[in-house]
Amino acid sequence: MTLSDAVLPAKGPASSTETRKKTVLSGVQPTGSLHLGNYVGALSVWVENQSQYNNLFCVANLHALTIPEAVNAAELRHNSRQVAALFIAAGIDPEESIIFIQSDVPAHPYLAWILGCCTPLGWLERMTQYKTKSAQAETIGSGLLNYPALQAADILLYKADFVPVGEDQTQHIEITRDIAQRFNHLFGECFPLPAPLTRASGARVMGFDDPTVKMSKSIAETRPGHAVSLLDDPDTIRKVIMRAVTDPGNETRFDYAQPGVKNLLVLYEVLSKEPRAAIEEKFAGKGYGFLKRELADLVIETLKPIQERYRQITTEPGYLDRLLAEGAGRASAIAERTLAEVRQLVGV
Ligand code: ATP
Ligand code: LTN
Repeated sequence: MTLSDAVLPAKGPASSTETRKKTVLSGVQPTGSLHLGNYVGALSVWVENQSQYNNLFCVANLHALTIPEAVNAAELRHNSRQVAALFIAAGIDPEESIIFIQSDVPAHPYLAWILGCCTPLGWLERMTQYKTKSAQAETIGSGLLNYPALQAADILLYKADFVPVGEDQTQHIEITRDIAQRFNHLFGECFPLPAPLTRASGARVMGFDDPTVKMSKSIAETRPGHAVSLLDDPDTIRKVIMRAVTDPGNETRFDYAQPGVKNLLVLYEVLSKEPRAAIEEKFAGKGYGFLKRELADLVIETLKPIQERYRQITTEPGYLDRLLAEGAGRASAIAERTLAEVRQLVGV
């Protein structure tokens, strides 16, 4: 699939020559098993556009500390490695792209502090993610509020032009632009303004058990029918998809289908790369059981090579450690340059 399948909103200012490859950065929190929504909304977009950009992909483990009650050190360590391995298994080429763990590059929390100082409290308090997550917790740490400053640091340290994410993250890219603009205004031109890179269709995959909520890692932990994990076995995948919530009926046109069916159709569209007209023709008048069976087959077929690569990566002794050390070194070299520039500008 090409870039034409993704929405490219306004570009940041051109920072050098026309021939320079633009920079992409994205990240995932290691808060649990990655699911089909993460793959469709984020990872697959990274992979499809990989050769056009200079890419950095980070495992945002410091972000995972913003809900400290949910953290178990051994689990966090395990999940961080699992997420990095899944990046590669999904098709990120570690030679071509830089894969690293956020905490291995100390410039991230350093810049986050400086950016946090430039971020008005009102901007942080307005964030949807903050409002939802703080409403669910009895006590909240200031890190949860300051989350966007750390995410802005992730992006701005590499002067990223594009941030490929699912739809739920667009507000975070907007605040990153605002923070960058405010820093530039206060201290001098330093950061280009990044833009989200979002799939035209499939940027918000809904839960199989409830098509009114976004498929999410945290919900999946307590509701087995909610998501398909990228490492689920074929039987589990089939079971979850066959039980997906759909209202009675047999409408399988994208524009008329009810949310549960639309979700299945969109998943089929992204994974098969077939045009909508062909998909509508294939499923017309066949009933939802047929759609679910075909989608389950397609998901199993899509995940099979990813799971095989994942097994290879995680069983080859030392491979992942070497790669993450190398990624941290390559990312640090860029991040340190930007941080030096920032320190000069702010006078520290
Ligand atoms: P959590 O429940 O811990 O918040 P999550 O499932 O929402 O996790 P994230 O780690 O927040 O996943 O997201 C990683 C990437 O996957 C982000 O780019 C995010 O926008 C994208 N993403 C997450 N869920 C979906 C979804 N349901 N559909 C499309 N993209 C998604
Ligand atoms: N906040 C994101 C994860 C994340 C991220 C990033 C995404 C951390 N740093 C930098 C894009 C760019 C999330 O919860 N999905």
